[in-house]
Amino acid sequence: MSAPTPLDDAYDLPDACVQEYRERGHTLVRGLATPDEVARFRPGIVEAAEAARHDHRPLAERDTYGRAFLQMLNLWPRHDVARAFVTSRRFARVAAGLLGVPAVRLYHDQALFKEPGGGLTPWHQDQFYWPLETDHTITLWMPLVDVTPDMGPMAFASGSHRRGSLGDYAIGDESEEALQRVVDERRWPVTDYGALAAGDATFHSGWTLHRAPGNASASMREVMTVIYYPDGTRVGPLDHPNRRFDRDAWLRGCEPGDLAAGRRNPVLYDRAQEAS
Ligand SMILES: O=C(O)CCC(=O)C(=O)O
Repeated sequence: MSAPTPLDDAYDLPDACVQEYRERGHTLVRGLATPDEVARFRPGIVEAAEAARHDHRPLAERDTYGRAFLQMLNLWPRHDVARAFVTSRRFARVAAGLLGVPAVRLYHDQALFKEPGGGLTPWHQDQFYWPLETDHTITLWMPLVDVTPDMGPMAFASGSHRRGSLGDYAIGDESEEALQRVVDERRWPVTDYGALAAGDATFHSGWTLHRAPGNASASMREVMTVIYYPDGTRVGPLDHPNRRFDRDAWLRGCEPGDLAAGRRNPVLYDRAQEAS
């Protein structure tokens, strides 16, 4: 399938989104892709996600993490349509604007499809997994279908991004229990954005605690995510197996202390190039 027109033009990012992102560690950007654009990209992305699916077990045979969603990693190097979506300059420019940096690189993408009857996504912090020497990582989370509140939209512990690591919790039953206790103790407000339209996007910071309820609807919650970090970021310590896995998968050839600028980490937006 050939790639639809690139999503490279500018989006007028409201100041309120920038302010919310910085204060609360998450925001919602409405209509980052139009319904028409989503309609053009969705078939190719769904096809790529289905081809990359490796877990075909019934829900009942999976653990909590496995029930949360079908997770298809890094579609962009293998599929033209996914590449055009993931490398969108429009999306990357918004990520850079929220972070307040001139240029961002790609870490990786993921399709996260929460099946009908799929379980909750336990509380977790993404940056637990990432060997990146910065607190300024950011994830775009964009549904390819309209998401009703019963389909498992994301919920965020507002303000939690300021606290850095809250413990070495991989996503699972333990993270759900322990981090719920932290949310209760610290009295962080838990925010979700209710119903979302296909093409709306939430953005959250790498240390922002987040979770999602199960999908109680009869429809698949089809979501694409893209993770960015500021250009110039260095590789951090490989201090546990998850970070070694991530380095090998997304930063191959890069050692701790090196610039995180591997073959699979293109600069997706650079203000300097745009100006020239
Ligand atoms: O889609 C979900 O349920 C969870 C997504 C998530 O954890 C993330 O994008 O960081």
